[in-house]
Amino acid sequence: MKTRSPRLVIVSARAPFVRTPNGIVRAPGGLISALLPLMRRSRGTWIAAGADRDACEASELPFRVRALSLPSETRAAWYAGASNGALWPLSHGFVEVCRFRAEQARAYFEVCRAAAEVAAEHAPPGAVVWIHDYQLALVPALLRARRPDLTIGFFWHIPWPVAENLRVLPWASELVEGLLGADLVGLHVPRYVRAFRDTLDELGVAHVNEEEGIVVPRGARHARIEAWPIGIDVEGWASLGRDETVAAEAAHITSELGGGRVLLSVDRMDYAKGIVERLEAFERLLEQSSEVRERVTLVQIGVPSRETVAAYRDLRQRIEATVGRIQGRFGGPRRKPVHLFARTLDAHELAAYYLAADAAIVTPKRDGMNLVAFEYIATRPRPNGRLLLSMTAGAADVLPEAHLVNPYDEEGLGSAIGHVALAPETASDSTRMAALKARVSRLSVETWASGFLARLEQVTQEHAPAQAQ
Ligand code: ADQ
Repeated sequence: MKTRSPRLVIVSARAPFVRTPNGIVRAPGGLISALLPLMRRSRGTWIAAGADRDACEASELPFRVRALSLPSETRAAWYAGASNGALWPLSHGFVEVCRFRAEQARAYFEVCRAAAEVAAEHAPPGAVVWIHDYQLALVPALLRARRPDLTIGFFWHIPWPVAENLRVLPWASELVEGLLGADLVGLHVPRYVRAFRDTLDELGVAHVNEEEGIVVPRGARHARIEAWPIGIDVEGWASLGRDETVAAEAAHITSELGGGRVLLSVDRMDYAKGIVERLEAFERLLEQSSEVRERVTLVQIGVPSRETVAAYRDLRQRIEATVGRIQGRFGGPRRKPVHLFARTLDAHELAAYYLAADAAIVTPKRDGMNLVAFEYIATRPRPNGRLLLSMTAGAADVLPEAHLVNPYDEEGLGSAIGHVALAPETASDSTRMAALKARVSRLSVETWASGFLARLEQVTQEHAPAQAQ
């Protein structure tokens, strides 16, 4: 890594830092959590397409951050419109939520073009450019056209849409052709690589299936599509878990919550995370079980997200209304069955909740991976606690020892929450958690990033003779 880092350029939608009343802080979200440790150690450039220029220009940042100059209407049409109003729901299987508007598609193309131009301008000769996520899918091909000397990687952080769904996107071919400008396209799990292959079949794009992925000939070079499961800063979370002040805060949380069993969910407030469905399942459990009413508390930490998109504003209201209804029905002066924190917590606070929780309830309807599941496991110093995880999250493919649940199965979800909340912990729980801890340790973000970048270099070199012809 050390030798390659200065030549690294990262391109993403959001900036790694945001300005708040308390100063400049780490931005929330999985992508930032994943890349910050890597960029801190490197001295590369981060190009943040939709960034707050103020935060980018701050002198105390540990590396160079560049923003694009975008008119606010273009930014909104690209980010809230084409990205979060169309590509996000499409990729998560919420086709009915999608809105395809021509002016939003135009803005998406324009922003990708602008990002490619800035990357072309800032990348040193022969540099490695790593582009992130569905908001910038056209950048690889646009950048390649401007700078054929660059090595280009792309990582798609959300599920790859099933072909049937993708074909309703009016610019599906452009999206896929844009991605195929990269030398290596990473997806989280083999399931998504298979879905990508189905897309290529559907669009009639020729490809070769290989053991690790797919190879698509693109003129004198090849684009590869492979599974690269992301991880977390394992040691960072583990050391928080060993921190005495964090442990003291966790004990304080447990006692403030009444000393019973604590269930924890941590999500961006997003309809794909299944928050309302989880709260409703917990409400049914409260109806059915006096033990749950007396002994179990659900803590839902839900950072507000994408509130310029109507579906997200509605969701926040539904979450707050559901929590209010549950309190009204089951709460009392000394007992609150659900606690909702609608704000960003710092890593210490979050770690204290991870320690205090007897079980993490991670039940998205669909999720590219889900880093919260990993963070819960990594933070706990001992192999105790339980993880309830949706089988529809990418994380389920890499954490098979979790208690897996179908988030669409109402009764199944309720009884799984009841089980992880109340069943006495046994040796089998500890065996499961020990296995999960070993898996999460192997999936560190450093391994992910360095592995992806090393593979990117390798596949580019493999095809170098073809490029020279
Ligand atoms: P996200 O959809 O943002 O990421 P996730 O992977 O769960 O989802 O990451 C959320 C991150 O935000 C975690 O690091 C968590 O600690 C943090 N977070 C959430 N709520 C918080 C709060 N209230 N306060 C502080 N921090 C909070 C996208 C994809 C995922 C994929 C990641 C990485 O949707 O499927 O796992 O990218 O590829």
